[in-house]
Amino acid sequence: MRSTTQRYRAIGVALGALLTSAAFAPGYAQTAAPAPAPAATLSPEAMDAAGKVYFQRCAGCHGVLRKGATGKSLEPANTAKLGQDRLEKIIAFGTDGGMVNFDDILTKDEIKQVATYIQMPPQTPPEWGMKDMMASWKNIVPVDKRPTKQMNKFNLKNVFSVTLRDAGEVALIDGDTKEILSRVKTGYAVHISRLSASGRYVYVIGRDGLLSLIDLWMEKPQVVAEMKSGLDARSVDTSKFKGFEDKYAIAGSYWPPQYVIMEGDTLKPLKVVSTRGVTVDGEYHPEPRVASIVSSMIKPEWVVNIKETGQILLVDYSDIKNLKTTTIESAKFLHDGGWDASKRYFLVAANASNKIAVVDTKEGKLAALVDTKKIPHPGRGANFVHPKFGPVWATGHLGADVVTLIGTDPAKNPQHAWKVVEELKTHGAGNLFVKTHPKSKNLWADAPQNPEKDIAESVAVYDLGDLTKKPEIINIAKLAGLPESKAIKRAVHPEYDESGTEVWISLWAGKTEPSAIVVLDDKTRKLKKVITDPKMITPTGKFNVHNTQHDIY
Ligand code: DHE
Repeated sequence: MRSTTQRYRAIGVALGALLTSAAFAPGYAQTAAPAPAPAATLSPEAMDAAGKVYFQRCAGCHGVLRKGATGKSLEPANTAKLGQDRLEKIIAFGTDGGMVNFDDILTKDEIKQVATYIQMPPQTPPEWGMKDMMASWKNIVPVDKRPTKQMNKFNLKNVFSVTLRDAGEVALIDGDTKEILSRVKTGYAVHISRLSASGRYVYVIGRDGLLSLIDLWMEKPQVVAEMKSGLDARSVDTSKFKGFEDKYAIAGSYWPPQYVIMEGDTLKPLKVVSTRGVTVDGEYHPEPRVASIVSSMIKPEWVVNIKETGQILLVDYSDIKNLKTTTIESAKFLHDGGWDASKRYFLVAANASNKIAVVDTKEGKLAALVDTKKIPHPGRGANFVHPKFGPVWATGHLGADVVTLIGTDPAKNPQHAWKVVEELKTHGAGNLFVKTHPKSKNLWADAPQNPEKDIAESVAVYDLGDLTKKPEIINIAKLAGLPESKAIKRAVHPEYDESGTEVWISLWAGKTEPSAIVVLDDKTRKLKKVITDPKMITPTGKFNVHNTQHDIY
């Protein structure tokens, strides 16, 4: 059998392109040339282009091997039945089942090519193992050359690491002055930022798997280490348990389906673990992708959620040479989630099953599977004390116009624990993120995936003291006063400042249009500041250092 390395050599130039390319996608088309189905063919150039679009826009929901996850299976047996015309219409206009429209993002030619591409046999991209990771690893500023104390005067706790999605950068913004402190080059279509236990290091993962480590103690915070942890990735976290602060980092990949454990302060890869295996239905799956990862503070453990298998892994990092993992059966297809207020229970969306899985990390067991409305999408969710039901955790939904509240206190409110206690009507489906703060009396919910411009540009704000009141709907785009345009400026990802008195919301416009971050006073819900900059390209996620470090939501 050929080794992975031999296989790389065989694909020669293609892999070279893959390794150096800002976007991984072109590598797909070049890595194999399967015999196309007679009805669907593309020239090598069109195949390359379609493969790139598929990777960038479709693989997240449908999978690299097109077996389906949040989105349907796009294997030829299914797509060929629909045919070219129908597929083009679905891609252009979306479906009632929750698929969004792409006619405002892709050209007609791109839509045509992708419709053909998905009728052809899927291609298997190469593996990415320890040797590749080591070769990609750059210890740019070694630990002994780094400062031993904070060298700048920034109030680091209130710095925000902001994803500039289409620029492949994060902007570090001073939460006090609202000034952009620096913009840092990171991976392609950068996804999330997470903080080390100490709050000193920011870990930023790009969709291309490039992991960047930013040292906030430098006079001008900069990337001090980099490592390509996979070819397609979404998640990263660090070791936060006492005695392990800043010691390890973990990054999860969509492709290859695996996670890697690294040194926390250098990103040197230490151990790669495959997540290929058997689903909760007992079937083998070749592409079980790593979705959310969260770090426990009560044990030396990460909660690693495997999308396609529906298995939740509790990975004990106290002895990584003899790695112990507890595998908890839940439901497919796991996506994002967050802690309850006590940080004992982790609640994660099994989004295509319309369920929230609750893991008791103290006992290492599934506490419950809670049925919800269609496609729960919590982000990290939101915790607050409900006047009637006690402590609850909230999630929004992509496929329903409600925010679901789930009771989270089995000790003092057992009758409500792990039950849907209330559903709050929102301004529309297409919600991605909800947020509150222990010091706030408000709950904020966005709806950026709603096809209606007015809804996607607005957020709903609930008064936690009186949830019988209708939410206030605030059109963030109008409030910001950016130039009018036909394109939607999606209001996305509410995030609090350190003190819990301000809410920051991104206005995510097209790559060539002005975007902004809109800061509101949480108490009065009035505009405080619109942060704009020509380089503020497609801001989406915002990660306040203090809140992210301590999982405050
Ligand atoms: Fe995300 C979190 C996957 C599209 C913004 N996103 C996550 C997590 C996963 C994930 C698995 C949890 C990480 C963790 O906690 O460890 N996201 C995916 C996808 O597969 C999907 C649907 C399609 C894709 O191809 O990537 C997708 N995500 C998006 C976007 O289009 C968003 C809105 C804009 C963007 O920047 O790309 C987006 N995702 C976010 C944000 C978080 C996130 C802001 C972190 C939320 C938080 O508060 O912690």
